[in-house]
Amino acid sequence: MTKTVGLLVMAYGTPYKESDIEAYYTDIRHGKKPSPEEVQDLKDRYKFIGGISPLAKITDEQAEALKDNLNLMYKDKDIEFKLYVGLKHIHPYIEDALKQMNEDGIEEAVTIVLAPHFSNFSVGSYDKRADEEAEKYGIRLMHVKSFYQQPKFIQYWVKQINKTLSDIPEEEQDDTVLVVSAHSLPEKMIVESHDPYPHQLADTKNLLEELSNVKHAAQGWQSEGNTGTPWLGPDVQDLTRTLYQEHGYKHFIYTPVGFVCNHLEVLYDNDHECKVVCDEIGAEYHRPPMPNTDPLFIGAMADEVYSVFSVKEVGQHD
Ligand code: FEC
Repeated sequence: MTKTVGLLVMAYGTPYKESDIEAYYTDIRHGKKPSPEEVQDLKDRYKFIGGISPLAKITDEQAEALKDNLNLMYKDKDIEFKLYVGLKHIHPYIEDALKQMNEDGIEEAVTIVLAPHFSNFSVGSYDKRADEEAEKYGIRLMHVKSFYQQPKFIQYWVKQINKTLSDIPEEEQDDTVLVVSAHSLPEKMIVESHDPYPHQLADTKNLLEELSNVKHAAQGWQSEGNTGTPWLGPDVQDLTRTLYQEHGYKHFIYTPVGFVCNHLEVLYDNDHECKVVCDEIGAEYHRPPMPNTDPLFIGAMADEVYSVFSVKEVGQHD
């Protein structure tokens, strides 16, 4: 008999329409209302990328594609994954997804956050919310913690970097630098808790430098918040200036590998803000396509789910 297992795909969430922006921002700020100027600034950034973010649509597409991929992998094992999407900052919230799972009679589920690197303050906080809710219903959860080391994830980016590099005139390829970045977080939190996040990004940067054809690579952080305290750095814009001053690079290839699709933090923070700096220093801005629903990327997540979800374990835990 086929066993149904929950697949909880968790993601950041985005406003569905302009009137959602203030409540969404308040949720990000843990209930503290942003000032009217801050709300306006955010509205302006969404306007700049076309009104709303493509994130909601792509999250659903990625989740569906992952479910389909897994169901193919598990076809002969009499296991079928049923998909639930749970968001951090807007409905359907993580808690809504768990509630629905309970109503559907799901007893165990695998969870994955659409973010490749683990921090206690990002993926860890999604997992904690899911665990707290699952406990109420007695649902057993198995978490994917990170998937940046999956060969297909690295292959995806290597392929994109090499393609971008091959479009740069050969004689300028030595004057090209790869900027590998993820979302910054407040430095104090990360350092004091020995969080693995910075090391995981460094590993990713090293792997991409080693396996792709680029000769130079640097690690940076992006999209930091305005909290008045230091965040992980260097920020990608400052890094661009420093790299230019120190090495005179002509081409900058940005790979925001801490994100998995087109959304505000990439379409604005990279495609606008980093491009402005490149224009200022007279260098070329390049940003390879984000993974979105690329089969290599979806395959990387499916392989990681496969490795945390041991078929033998199914049903052995009460
Ligand atoms: O609509 C979209 O396309 C938005 C996409 C979006 C993603 C995203 C991912 C991450 N964030 C992370 C941490 C923080 C911290 C703060 C913070 C603030 C914002 C704001 C917006 C926003 N984030 Fe976000 N983030 C996205 C959007 N994020 C909008 C509020 C305005 C602004 O600062 O720009 C600071 C909170 C504070 O002010 O106190 C911290 C991390 C990720 C990557 C992992 C993940 O996806 O969970 C970490 C996508």
